[in-house]
Amino acid sequence: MDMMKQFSLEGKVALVTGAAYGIGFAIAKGMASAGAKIVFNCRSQSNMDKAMAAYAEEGIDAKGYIADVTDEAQVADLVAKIEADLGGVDILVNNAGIIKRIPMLEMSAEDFRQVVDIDLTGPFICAKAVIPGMIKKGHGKIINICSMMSELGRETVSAYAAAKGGLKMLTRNICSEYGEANIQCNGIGPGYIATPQTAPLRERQPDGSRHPFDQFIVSKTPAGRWGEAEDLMGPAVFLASDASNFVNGHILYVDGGILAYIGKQP
Ligand code: NAP
Ligand code: GCO
Repeated sequence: MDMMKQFSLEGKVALVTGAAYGIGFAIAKGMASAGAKIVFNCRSQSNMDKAMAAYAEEGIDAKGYIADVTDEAQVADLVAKIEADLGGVDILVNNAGIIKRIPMLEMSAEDFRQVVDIDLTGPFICAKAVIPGMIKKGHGKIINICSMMSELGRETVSAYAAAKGGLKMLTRNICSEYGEANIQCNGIGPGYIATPQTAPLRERQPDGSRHPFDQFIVSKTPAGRWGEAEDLMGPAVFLASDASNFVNGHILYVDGGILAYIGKQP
């Protein structure tokens, strides 16, 4: 048996949401190098132009569409176009997401709803749109990008933690409901990854020193560093490939060991 063949994504179409940059872009790069055809969406033409240039620079022939993951009609249209252009989606990565760091008592219900809408309802809408095509094909892989906040809380991220905790359970429910149709739905829980989303937590202080949160994360991480978006490529390829065909409803934490660690001794 050629073991490496099990990890190949040759002939597969992978839709990675919000993959103009950041974690989604890195996952798309990993899947492309494993042989998948990459399709992504983003919300604005200016991001699309920059993303297409970035994919071209990597030598990846990606197909980009403008669509907001919270808009059911736009997502249905996106999936119909992928079916017409490329024969449907084999792999969905629910990556698009936002965070709002606001103490709970200062957070409006509207802000809370917006985070839940993008980070939880968006993955529901996208999964719902691709599952019928996956059932017809007889296989499918759905990877939901969860978080440390699927397990842990912290000050200022109530909406994000509620959404990412919910996304963990949506993952298990999709597995429960569609496992029989040979659909595997798993999550990746990235640790603290250096992307635009976490840039405010890594900003240099006026005196040139590192942000206290940056130092806090490095001390909380047995690996002793922030993750890079590229750290997620291998885990994502594994969960998208035949190598994980009996892995279902699992959240794979890719966190440099944060969840295993009680923290530095005083
Ligand atoms: P990022 O750099 O902020 O990128 C997020 C992407 O999602 C952007 O391309 C953004 O596009 C897109 N997006 C947001 N709302 C969207 C919508 N309604 N429809 C379509 N696209 C939308 O974030 P990231 O750090 O790469 O994070 C990617 C995912 O990983 C998120 O779900 C995040 O919560 C999760 N995550 C991140 C970390 C981390 O430490 N960075 C850790 C754990 C989990 P726009 O430019 O249009 O906003
Ligand atoms: C925060 C961070 C986190 C990370 C990530 C951790 O403010 O605590 O943004 O939530 O982005 O999701 O896994």
